Amino acid sequence: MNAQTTDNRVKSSRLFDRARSVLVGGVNSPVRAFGAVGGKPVFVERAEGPYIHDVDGNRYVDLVCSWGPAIVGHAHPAVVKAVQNAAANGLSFGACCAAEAELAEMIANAVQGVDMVRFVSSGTEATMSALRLARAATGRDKVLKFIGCYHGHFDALLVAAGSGAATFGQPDSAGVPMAFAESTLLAPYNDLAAIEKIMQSHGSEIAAIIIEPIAGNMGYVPPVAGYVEGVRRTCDQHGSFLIFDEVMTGFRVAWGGYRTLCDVQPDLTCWGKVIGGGMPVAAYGGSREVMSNVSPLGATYQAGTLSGNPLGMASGLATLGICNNAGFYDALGAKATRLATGLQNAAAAAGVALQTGSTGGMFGMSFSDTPVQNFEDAKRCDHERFARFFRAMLDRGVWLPPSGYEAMFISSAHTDESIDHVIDAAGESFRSIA
Ligand code: KE4
Repeated sequence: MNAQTTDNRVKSSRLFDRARSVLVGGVNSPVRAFGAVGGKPVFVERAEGPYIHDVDGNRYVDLVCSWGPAIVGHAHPAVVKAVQNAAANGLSFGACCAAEAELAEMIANAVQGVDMVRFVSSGTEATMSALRLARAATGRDKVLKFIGCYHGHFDALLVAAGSGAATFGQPDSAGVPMAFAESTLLAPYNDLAAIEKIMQSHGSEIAAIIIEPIAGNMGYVPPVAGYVEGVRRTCDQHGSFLIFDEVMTGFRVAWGGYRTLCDVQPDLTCWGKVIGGGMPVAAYGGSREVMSNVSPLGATYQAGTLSGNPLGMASGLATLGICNNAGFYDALGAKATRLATGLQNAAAAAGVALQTGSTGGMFGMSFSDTPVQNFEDAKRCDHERFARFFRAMLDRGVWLPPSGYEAMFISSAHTDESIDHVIDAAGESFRSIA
């Protein structure tokens, strides 16, 4: 294999030039613009199994999986068939359909401590609604998030760390009122002393702490031993809700998500991505008591035209139906481990310092000679080298997330051959950027 395997991207370039004239930045989500890695984004024609095919006829092994949803591979026949069958009956009714309860039961039965869920159409909606519910249930206004964790693009959580040791946030986007930022406290991830200190001062005002139990928006950053348990303890000490944002980890790292891998019971959980299998489906859920605060049972309003959409329900049911089989996650985890180990060995052979790790079908790599445990560590990684690695891998037929601050994903459709292709391409790419 050599570089320039897929250097022909003329059609992509033309499509991007057209898109830029009518779509902001030519994209519908900023990370897709390749701003962090340079070059023009590649336009996808189709995808199947572990592969993405671009409009210029190039094929790539996909390690983004649509940012998680494609856990059984792209265009899985059973998933496509389920969506086609649902579509033949109508795309959306704005009324109840049986599949909503079927998928809700599947999630509630899989996740310990969850009696009821509410479907929404994006992870942002799920986390936004969960925070509103926590505020309603506790009667408190403030929330706490971790620096480097991302929970969607709504005002309350588009908040960056303040200057210095300030624990109150500052808007992380234009248009976020200071008032919102002032209701959001921030703490470094994986630092129990820091959060206990903040909670000692503000715990009685905090409605909820929201956490990615394995962080996937500052690279792949797992919690250090005892950390999530410690966050639960401090929530209990101060009467705050603990919200697991499992939009990324839910049914990705295990059947049922991170909750299955730990003994920590959150008060609310948010899901997205995998539970829709690629269709716009997300949800939040918890105990019957807590969820009964949501309209129409309770006073916490939340609604959505396409919530519980029949095509999304069909896609989610078909996808989770494939995941809910003995050995599925063991096999998926083995693929991710083999890939992460292969990347680690290829980097070592090229004399490149790399951190890698995986949990279930989620994994990551960071150009750093020390472990990445929080956002400060993530910022210290060599992101310029990641950009060069990204382009070298793209030219060798491997589709990585176009940012060093993202996690990576594998599917049950990734074969040994496709994994070997990635490892071989990585060996050449590491040598080309060493
Ligand atoms: P959406 O609103 O994009 O469906 O979900 C927001 C969200 C919430 N929570 C977590 C832990 C998430 O990772 C996300 C979204 N993830 C990003 C990728 N890191 C989606 C990709 C994008 O923004 O284009």
